[in-house]
Order: sequence, then C-alpha cells, then structure tokens
Amino acid sequence: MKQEIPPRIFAADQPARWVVNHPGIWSLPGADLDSVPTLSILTTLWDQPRWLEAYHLYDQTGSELFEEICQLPEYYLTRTENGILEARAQEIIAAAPVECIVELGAGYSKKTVHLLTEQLRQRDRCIFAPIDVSAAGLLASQRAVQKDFPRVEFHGIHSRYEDGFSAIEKSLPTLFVFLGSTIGNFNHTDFPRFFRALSAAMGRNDFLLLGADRVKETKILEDAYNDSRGVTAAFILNVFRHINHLLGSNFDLAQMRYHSWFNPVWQQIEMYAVATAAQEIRFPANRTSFHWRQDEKILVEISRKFDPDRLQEQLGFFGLAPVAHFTDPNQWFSVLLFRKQI
Ligand code: AVJ
Repeated sequence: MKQEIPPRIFAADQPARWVVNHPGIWSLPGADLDSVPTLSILTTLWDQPRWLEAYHLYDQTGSELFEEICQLPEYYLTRTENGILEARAQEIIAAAPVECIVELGAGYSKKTVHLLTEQLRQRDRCIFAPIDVSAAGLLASQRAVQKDFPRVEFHGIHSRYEDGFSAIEKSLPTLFVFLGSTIGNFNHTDFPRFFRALSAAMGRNDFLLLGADRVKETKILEDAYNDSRGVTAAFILNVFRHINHLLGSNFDLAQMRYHSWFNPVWQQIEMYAVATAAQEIRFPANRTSFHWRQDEKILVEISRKFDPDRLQEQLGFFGLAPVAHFTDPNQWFSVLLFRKQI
C-alpha cells in the first residue's frame, strides 16, 4: 500500500479508516461497494407494489443512457441548472466563504466548473473533494481537474455519500454541493434520513448548495420523462438487463413496456416497467422466483418535484437555514443555498 499523508479535509479520527488505492483517491475498506446488490433487488421486488432502488440504473449502459438523456430537448433539467450556476456562481461563492467544496457525485460536470472557477478567482484557494461510489468517475474527474485547474487541491472520496460526508473535518469551512435534483430520487424514508445525516456531518457555518427540480405544468414534466426518441424508456428498461446479468434472472425486455406519469398528489414522476405478457421471473442462484402478472407494474424510479419555499422550510427543521435562492426565468428549477446553524 502506498503511503500518503492524509489531507486535512479528514476529521482527526478518520485517516486510519481510509486507504489510498490510487494517488489522491481515498476508499473505505470493507464498505463492499462492488458486491452484488442481491438483497436490495430481491427485497424490493417482493414488496407490493414491486419497486427497485434507483442506483441499480447506473451500470455502464445506464450511465451512458443518462448522459444521452441530459442532451435531450425535452430534458430541461441539466441545461436549466447549468444556466443558473453559470449566471450565479459569482454570487453563490461570494455568499459562501469556504476553503473546500465537497460534491456529492463524481463531479466534473460543466456545473462544477463554474463553482471551481469562481472559488479560485475570489479566494485563490480551493480544495475539491467529490464523493462517489464509482471509482472510474472519480478518476475521470481527477484527470480533468488536474488538467484544467492545476491550483485546485483534489481529493476523491470513493464511498457512499453518507460515509464520505461524515468523514469531513467539521472545522474546515466547506460548501457541500448536491446538484441535478438527485434528491428527487429519495422517497419519504430516504429524505429525512439523508438530511439528518448530512446536517450532522456539517460544521457550524458550513454551506449546502442544493439543486431541485420544481413542480410545473404537467405536460412539461411528463415530456421530460417520456422523450420522443425513447431514450428514457431504454434507460429505465435497461435495469432489467443489468439485473439479469447480476443475478442470472430471465426478465424478458421484449415483454415489457415503459410507462411514466406525474402523480399530482405525491408530486412525483413515477417510472414503471409494465409486463405486456405474464412472465415467471426466476433467480436460479437464489432458488426463488415470482410471477409477474400481465399489466402489473414495477416502480423503477421516482423523480420528486419540489416547491422551493416548502423545501426551505423543511430543511430548516434539519438545522439548515436558507441563505439564497437562485432560479431561471421560467422558474422551472431552483438552486438553493443553505447555511448550517449551530
Ligand atoms: C438523476 C435522479 C436527477 O430524476 O431527473 C432522468 C434521473 N430518470 N430521466 C431525474 C432520470 C429518467 C434524474 N436524476
């Protein structure tokens, strides 16, 4: 194992827990990030209605399809959020006097670049620490940052979000960044669990920059998740190819279709796979099976839509006080800045 001096982003009790597999990238041994997620898949598929955790969507093909989604004319989220950050990065960084930017997600999108540029311009000092479960994503991010921002101190954290942000030194002034409306994937259990943990990990006067997609006209929302080229359908149904590969199951992609709608009561897009013919789904390695009835739906992903005022009030209960609210001319997307109280 290569020796590396632990960066000061880690809290005092942390360095002993982390190892360096590649210079500048820290991992938690024993976190089992790459083990087959059999239990997650089997437990939720036996639930009623059947459902899946969203992270299974991101195998190699799924990640490529998601990149394609971000370019679709109907998928306004990425473009709109990027426009807000490009226009307002200066104000955001001015309002958050920090030394360190911790991004939940591998980072190095166009969006992060705006923040790094401003941080260097205003403070001439910038630590950038993305947290991600994908080692490949972190390596790509590291290469790009070293090339484009040689003055940025890069530390990749290869772990789940919660393990990563809990390890950050509280006395280091830090801006936590969680973009893309990824919070939209959190269900009503995940949401409070996530914000309780994040807030507990934040030091007094640390900041959180949160990207959240907003409730809007149903047609606009539904088109964003049901594009004319069928990329979203391919992205959602690909999860079954991935599961077949992982577990040796026999989901038949030719006998299912994609269905999505905006549930106005729960204020979320719901993305389903619907069986177009009954199929017996077998998991030979686990000696189990289930009957997928014709027309029965499996909920593959949710994408919650938010009211920014309500979101600010709700995060207040987690000790996160609103500092600023940035939006686009259509008010389709919100980038919210919070400060940790006490
Ligand atoms: C990555 C969760 C933000 O909910 O808009 C896009 C995922 N799914 N199209 C979203 C997604 C289908 C996306 N997030």
